[in-house]
Amino acid sequence: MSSDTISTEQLRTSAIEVLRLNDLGTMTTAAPNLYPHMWSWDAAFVAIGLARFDVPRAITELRTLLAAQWTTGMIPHIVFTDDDTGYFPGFDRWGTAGAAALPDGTKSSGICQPPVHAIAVRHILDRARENGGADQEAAEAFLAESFDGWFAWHRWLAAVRDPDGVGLIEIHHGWESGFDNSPRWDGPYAGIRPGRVEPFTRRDTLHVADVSERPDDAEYTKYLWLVQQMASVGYDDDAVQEVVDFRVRDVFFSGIMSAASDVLAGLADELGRSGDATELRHMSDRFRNGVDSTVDPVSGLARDYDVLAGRWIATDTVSGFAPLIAGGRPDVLARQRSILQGPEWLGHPQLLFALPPSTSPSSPAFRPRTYWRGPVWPFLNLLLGWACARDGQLGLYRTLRSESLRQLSDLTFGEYYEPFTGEPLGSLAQAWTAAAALEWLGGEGTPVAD
Ligand code: 9WN
Repeated sequence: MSSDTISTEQLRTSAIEVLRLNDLGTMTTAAPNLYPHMWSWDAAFVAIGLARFDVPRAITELRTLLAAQWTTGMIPHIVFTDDDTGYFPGFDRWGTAGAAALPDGTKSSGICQPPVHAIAVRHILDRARENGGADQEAAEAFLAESFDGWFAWHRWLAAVRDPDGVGLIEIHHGWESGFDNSPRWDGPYAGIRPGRVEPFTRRDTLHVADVSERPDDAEYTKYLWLVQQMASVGYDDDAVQEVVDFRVRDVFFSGIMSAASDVLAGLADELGRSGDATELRHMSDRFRNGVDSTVDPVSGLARDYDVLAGRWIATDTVSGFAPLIAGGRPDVLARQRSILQGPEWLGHPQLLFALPPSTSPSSPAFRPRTYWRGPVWPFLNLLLGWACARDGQLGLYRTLRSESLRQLSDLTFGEYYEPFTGEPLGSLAQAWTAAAALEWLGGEGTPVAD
């Protein structure tokens, strides 16, 4: 059947099936084989999708994630199931068992991912209120029960990952960005000379049709070297910063921090916690200004900053649109929207769908089939669409929505897609891709100001 003839109902049913397929009861695996555990930012998007048909299950997803929160406030990037065989590096290789901040009885990695969670809580609350009754009661109770956890998470990020208050979050591994092998990190990784890395056998390459869709072994050696460095100091926040060979201010992470802090401030208001709301609004402003300060006056795109090398990282990657996520100065945003809709991005003549590739097809770094070096990532389009709706950008929101629904109507729910052919790559039945489809479908009636 051609994807043009797929009905809304078929897409919805198939997306729900994918979330059910990945459902382990209290957590959703990011994908059936490639990623058989829970990932932090995937879980937030999964919760957004779940809230479209099962509010209690969406709450459970975030509750499970929060139960793994470290005593410092950090929410770890992977929460492991008991089966440590399917994914590498697994819990043992992370060496987090000895970390002082790991809560008893939990198994997780020792790094984090972007804080989209407050945005997911907001979605759950909104859906629950539309449904009313028990859903509303459960979601409101969940907000009251979980607020301190989300607040501690944001405070940890602000204090530990931006100690100088520049308004940009420092990351210590490409995995923390969620954009693992993006050209953004080529410079910082090029400067790393790994010491002795314990021998390893990868499992990710067993689950893709073509190994070139994944990072290569040399990249993995560096990924594991950084893990070893952090494990060597027990993942102590201060010590990690001293020993780790990757220290980068991540502009996209910071854009999410700004947007999510603002959403969390609104949730604080609902609980009558006006002091916390004020603190969160300051946090949101601080990171919005930080993101704004990175914009390259020539290209109009936001940049990362390599702390160890002391230089800006300018790339033609989708992270350059971090100001659109953070919100901010109208002139900067207007210019960004025009670049996004121009020939280097959505208007590129070879694109099958008008959706942003992870790297611009006009960039020399563009690789259409390789992971974060070119393919289109559906969950990111949802995030971008959410920010457009927030800012009243109805035209762009509609484009992203209709193009995403066309893309996702192939019913494969690929992890990422080849931008010119639309071929799904990486894993199929990827949970957050299915969640994005459900949210886009539900967004039909989303009130969006012009
Ligand atoms: C490492 C789960 C995760 C996503 C990341 C994506 C990929 C992991 C990997 O999969 O990263 O964290 O093993 O490649 O890059 O954004 O959260 O879907």
